[in-house]
Amino acid sequence: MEKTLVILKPCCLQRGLIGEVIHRFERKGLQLCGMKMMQLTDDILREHYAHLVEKPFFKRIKDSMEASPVIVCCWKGIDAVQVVRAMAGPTNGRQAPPGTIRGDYSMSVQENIVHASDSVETAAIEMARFFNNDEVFEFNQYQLEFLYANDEL
Ligand code: IDP
Ligand code: MG
Repeated sequence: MEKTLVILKPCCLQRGLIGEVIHRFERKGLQLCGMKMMQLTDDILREHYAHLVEKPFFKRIKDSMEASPVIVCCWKGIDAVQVVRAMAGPTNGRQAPPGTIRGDYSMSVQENIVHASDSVETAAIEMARFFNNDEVFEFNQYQLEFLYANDEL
């Protein structure tokens, strides 16, 4: 099964949406395998958003992501990376369709509630960036056979 990284951004914490967002992933059937609160720093953000460091708005991204602690979490499931990306919705909250997290809770490109890994390769890199091995847990998910068909597992 895949694991993917989600970051509940400072705007999610400040707006009191932690429970709402976590609830969605839980109800979907994804398994929470790791979770912690942390304060992001200049170094980790330059690495995490390396593809945007040269953009004129990078300082705004950094200020926004450092504005308060974030919650990083790991969700596990079959095709978890693509499932979580679809649940997050497109980057711009004003264009994200209703029913997606960004579509339901965000009016902004920047203040868009969550980060979600965008590929299986990126997810592995991002998991290693934010979690130590002993912070990610392997444990039975007892409703597994009701979440998936035999031939999917
Ligand atoms: P994603 O979060 O949907 O994967 P990316 O293009 O990887 O989108 O951008 C990372 C984050 O950088 C976005 O979630 C958003 O917070 C911010 N960002 C991206 N593009 C812009 C922009 O054009 N203006 C301001 N912030 C942006
Ligand atoms: Mg991205």
